Amino acid sequence: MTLHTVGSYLATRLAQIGLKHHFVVPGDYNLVLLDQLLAEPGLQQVGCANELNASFAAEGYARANGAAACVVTFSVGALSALNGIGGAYAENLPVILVSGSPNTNDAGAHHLLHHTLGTHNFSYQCEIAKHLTCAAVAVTCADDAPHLIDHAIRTALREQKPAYIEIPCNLAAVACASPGPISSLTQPVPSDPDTLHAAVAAAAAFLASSAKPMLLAGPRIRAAGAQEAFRKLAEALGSAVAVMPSAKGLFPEDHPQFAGIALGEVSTRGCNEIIDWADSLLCAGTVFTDYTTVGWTSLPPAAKIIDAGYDRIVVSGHDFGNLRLADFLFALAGQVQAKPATLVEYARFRSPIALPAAEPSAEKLTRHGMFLQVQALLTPTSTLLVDTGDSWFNGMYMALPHGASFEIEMLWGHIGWSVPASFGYALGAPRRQVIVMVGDGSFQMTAQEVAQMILYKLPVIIFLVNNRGYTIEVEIHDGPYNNIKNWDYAGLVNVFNAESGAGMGLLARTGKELAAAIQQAGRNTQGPTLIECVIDRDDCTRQMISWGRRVATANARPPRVT
Ligand code: TPU
Ligand code: MG
Repeated sequence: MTLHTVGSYLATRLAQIGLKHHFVVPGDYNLVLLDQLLAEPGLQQVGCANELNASFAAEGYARANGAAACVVTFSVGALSALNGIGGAYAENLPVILVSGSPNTNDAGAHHLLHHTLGTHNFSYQCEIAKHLTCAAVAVTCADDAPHLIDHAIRTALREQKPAYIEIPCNLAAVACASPGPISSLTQPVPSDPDTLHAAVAAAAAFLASSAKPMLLAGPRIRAAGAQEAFRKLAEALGSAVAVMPSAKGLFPEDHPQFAGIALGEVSTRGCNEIIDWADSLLCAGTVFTDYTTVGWTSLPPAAKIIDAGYDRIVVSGHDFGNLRLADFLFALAGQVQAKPATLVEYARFRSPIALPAAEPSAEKLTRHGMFLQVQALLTPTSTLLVDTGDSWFNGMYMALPHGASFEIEMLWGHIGWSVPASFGYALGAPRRQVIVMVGDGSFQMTAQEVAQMILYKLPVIIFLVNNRGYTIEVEIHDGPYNNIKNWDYAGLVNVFNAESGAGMGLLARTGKELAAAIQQAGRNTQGPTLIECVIDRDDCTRQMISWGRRVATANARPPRVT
């Protein structure tokens, strides 16, 4: 019989749910726990430069691998990591945050402890975590650990949200019961059959009564494991299919029914018009926010939509809960008749934008020139991660080859997310070509994680857009606070290389220099390549200008007087 400790129990469960790595920053409250995790042969321990980055590395790993774990020390570590955990909540990613915590004897002894507020309250961290996770547990005796750990991980997987587990430093190596079959954590909750039947009937009737229906995919179809079901429904209905920016790539862009990226007035060509023209819209896994509705200018009217959410369908005045989105979409695909009107109409005014071949010039680099060269680099194995700023817009209008993926953190929107997230993603998906577009301001938040890419020899390609400031904010609301200190970004990579390391930092001021840098990046397989692309401060997409203006208008609404 295998003897388990609290720490080895956790390690076994993390390996059983398919993790091969976990992201850590050590501290005296978690060191014994880290020893226990190190002993699990299926789990590699990956250090990060700080806990914010560790949480985003885990977030990126979960995007590639389905789930992730991040292990930190009490308060000084965990409170930083909770930012990335909030991001994982918003973005529907099951990231397990594990924090070491004070010795169980100290609370009763009324001791004051380091890494705390200097009061006798040690429960505040778990209280905070409750608001940012779907399950937050604090282990207080080893006997309870298996049950609490299982509850947290099971809930995270079911709800596709982060969870929090707190383990006191003197319990990590204490013996506890051994784990049972992993299916008790991974078995999905089935849809309620009667509710599923009723929801499908209501949605089928709604679509039958509409002449020109259309489909819109949102990011939660991935969390719901409903991409294939969504495609089945699309093909049964034969309508046009649009995707939100955060669902880009979840429906193939080379599919004959693909009708573009939906982002209100800055949608791809013809997409907004066809959504307006449609008389009904099945929204699958969508999330409508001020950003995705372009300052509330493109929120579809409730009467026109079927709102097919992660576990709940709202249609024709009914709210059907306790359902799985994939079950609903699969079943609905069998109940609909072909209604291709929106696709036929879209084909009339779609003008396929034949992208000109990127012709690198010796002139000053422009945003458009950079866009074309990054576009030309994308292959079926590429994953493009785009950070907040004009990188969002540069990325969302690129054409994804079949198989290429796109990652964006458009709901949480933490600048600098892409650097640690791409580190985690690259570890989780070693066979994919990981490409990042990140602004100078964003990069300054989390730059240290490039050093970990060097350590782990990950050939991530980073396009760092140096436009000397927070251009997205310039477009929303300008002020002196949008200027930032310039760095020698390309030079920074050598600082991180130190005495060893194959990171490469390159400067591109012209189209030709960018083309040469991309060639070099392709040859650098033993570490990251950061290409600093120097463009003018105001050289941004027209879409970001329009979007920024709308969002600023929404932000500026005066308080309603009642
Ligand atoms: O392309 P560009 O110049 O807009 O990108 P860059 O240089 O990365 O600037 C991003 C500017 C920005 C800020 C300062 N975008 N959003 N913010 C607000 C913000 C502040 N702090 C965090 C953690 N996240 C944010 N989104
Ligand atoms: Mg910038």
